[in-house]
Amino acid sequence: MIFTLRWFGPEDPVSLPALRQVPGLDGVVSALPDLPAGAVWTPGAIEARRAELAEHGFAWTVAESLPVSEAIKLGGEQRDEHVAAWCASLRNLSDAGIRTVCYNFMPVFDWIRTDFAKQLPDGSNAMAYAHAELARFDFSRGMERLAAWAQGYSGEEVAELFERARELGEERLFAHLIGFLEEVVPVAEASGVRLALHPDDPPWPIFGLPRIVHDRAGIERILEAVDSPANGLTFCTGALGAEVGNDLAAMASAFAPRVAFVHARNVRRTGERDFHEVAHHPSAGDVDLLAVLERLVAAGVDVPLRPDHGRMLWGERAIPGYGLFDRCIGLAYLQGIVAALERREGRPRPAASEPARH
Ligand code: DNO
Repeated sequence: MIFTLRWFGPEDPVSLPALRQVPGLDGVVSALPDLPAGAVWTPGAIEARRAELAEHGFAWTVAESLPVSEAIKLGGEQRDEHVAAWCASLRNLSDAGIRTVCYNFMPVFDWIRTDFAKQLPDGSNAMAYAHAELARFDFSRGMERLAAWAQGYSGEEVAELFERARELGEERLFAHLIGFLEEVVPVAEASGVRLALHPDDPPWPIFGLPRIVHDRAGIERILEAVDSPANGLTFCTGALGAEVGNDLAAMASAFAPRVAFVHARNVRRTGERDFHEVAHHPSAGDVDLLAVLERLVAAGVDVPLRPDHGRMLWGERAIPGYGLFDRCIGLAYLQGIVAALERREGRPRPAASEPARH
């Protein structure tokens, strides 16, 4: 596995010199969040971020996320123009050496939580989701862009998008995704890029909006419809693991050849559609990361992996889910597991003194 951490850019309270002190990092996951969905990631903009990372000794390993516009997801006037821009961005990323591109196909929202700082009994806090609390959301005055979301919307825009998405329904959303993949996958193949579709988070429909990437059957259907290694998956154990019906170990085995990126996260399920995020350590939650990694390593998966959301510890201030401390504790746990598994498979990690794979 290729170990990474996410860095949001200069606005991230966690600095690159701080990341530099983390052992065993092979690269960084980053994006260009100032560019709206539908815009081309130009060679100049990509180079600026690449150079900034390189100055601190980091490779830019994964682009997360290259946002997919609502016009592409829901079907809109600018759809073809936005798909062409997405393809141009893929080519530009590939030219700069970035060969893994994460994206999602959730209409209107990216991930969502109902509490961004739930107090946990140990004194830390973490993000939580309680399905019943969605009823309390009022988007009449719009919704702000959250970290990692492509954009915010005004109240009117939210209302219009909700209407369009609800009317669209799952089957047509699926058709839009497949139509999109049929155009972008050949470009990814030709550019040596692997696309990594992120599952829906939480893994069920919200606000009556269609969602199609959250269980084994749905994901299988997408991978089969465009059957290419470039049409890959982000195996996000936190997103998929919030649904008790998802057998993560079985899904890891089934999807292994198509896993292009791993998000390792643990959640504690507190109800049928309620959960909060916890430490990666198995004592903390319901996701068996060891079982998932065993399956992936046994299947020869060697792709970028990052510890995903952690708790906020020791009074730190950071983007929700992206404090440095808990992600590093998680990273060390994941690195230990993977090192042992890879050695067992006869694929030892480079010795500590060797330079990281840049
Ligand atoms: C949350 C992230 C997601 C992810 C996108 C991928 O912290 O895992 O925002 O980046 O869904 O497009």
